[in-house]
Amino acid sequence: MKAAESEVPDAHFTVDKQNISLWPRESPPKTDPCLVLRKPLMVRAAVITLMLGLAASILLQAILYPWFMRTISDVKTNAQLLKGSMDNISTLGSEIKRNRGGVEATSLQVRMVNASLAHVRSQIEKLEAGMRDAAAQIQMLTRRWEEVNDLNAQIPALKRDLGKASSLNAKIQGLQSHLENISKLLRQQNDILQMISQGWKYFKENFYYFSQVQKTWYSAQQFCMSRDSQLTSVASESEQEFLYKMAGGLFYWIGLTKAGSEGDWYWVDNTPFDKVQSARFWIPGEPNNHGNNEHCANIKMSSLQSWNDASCDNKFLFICKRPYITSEP
Ligand SMILES: [Ca+2]
Repeated sequence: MKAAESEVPDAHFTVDKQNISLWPRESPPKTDPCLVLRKPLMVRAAVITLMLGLAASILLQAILYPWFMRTISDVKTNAQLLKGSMDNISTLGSEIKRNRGGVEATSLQVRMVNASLAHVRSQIEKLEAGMRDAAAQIQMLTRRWEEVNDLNAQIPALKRDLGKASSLNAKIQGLQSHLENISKLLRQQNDILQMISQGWKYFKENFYYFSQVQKTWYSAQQFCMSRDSQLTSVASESEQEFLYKMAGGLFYWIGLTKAGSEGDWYWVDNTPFDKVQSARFWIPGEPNNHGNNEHCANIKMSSLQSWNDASCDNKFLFICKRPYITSEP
């Protein structure tokens, strides 16, 4: 077998640009008929196999080549797309870097705005508190205003009451004055009663003491002075009438005397002596200055014309006079 194979020349073929050449290197050796019959069959089978392989190869090339070419083209396209994406990513990175500063500035501004918002919020809260206070004040003022309105409504009634009160006040003042007068009168009556209990008579704001004993004119004057009084003066007709009626026809010294034997008549209590008005009180024909020794006057008769001049040394009853002075409360 090995000898047979070594005797068979190798078949050579080349594939060059799809041209296939097949040739033997040397002329085939001579063989026996059996071998010669079997060799073409084997060659043919080999050739057919090769042809088949060659055809399959061609067919595969024809099918795969476009597929490879499309795949390569797709890969190139994907590579370009990837590169573009990388470029875009790079651009985005730079933009991100560039924008980072802007973002930080924006963040700072946002913080500032937040701070401003907090300040504004606190201001708003203060304003709200102020508004609440103002509302409370307004409510209070409204209540006060209502109270003022109520008072205004009461003013007419108050004016009427005030008028009544004023009238009452006037009446009260009148009553007070009346009471004061009554009190004064009571005090006067008390004083008068006290003086009357001591033997004095009261007539028109004066007290009069009609003595029970007789004295000379001077002694009588001294007695009166010891009782805070003077021998009486006669300043009016009514007083003259009061005195002579009380005297009842008895002799009473009065306070009329002369300054010396030739002097004018005068009242010892310093009441001004009206010579003309007093002329009607003398007994007709008096004063006659009998014996040139009659320098003192006395009531002698129970009539308007009752005066007589007599000697001051005569002892007569006498009349003291004290003005009434209201005692202080
Ligand atoms: Ca006489």
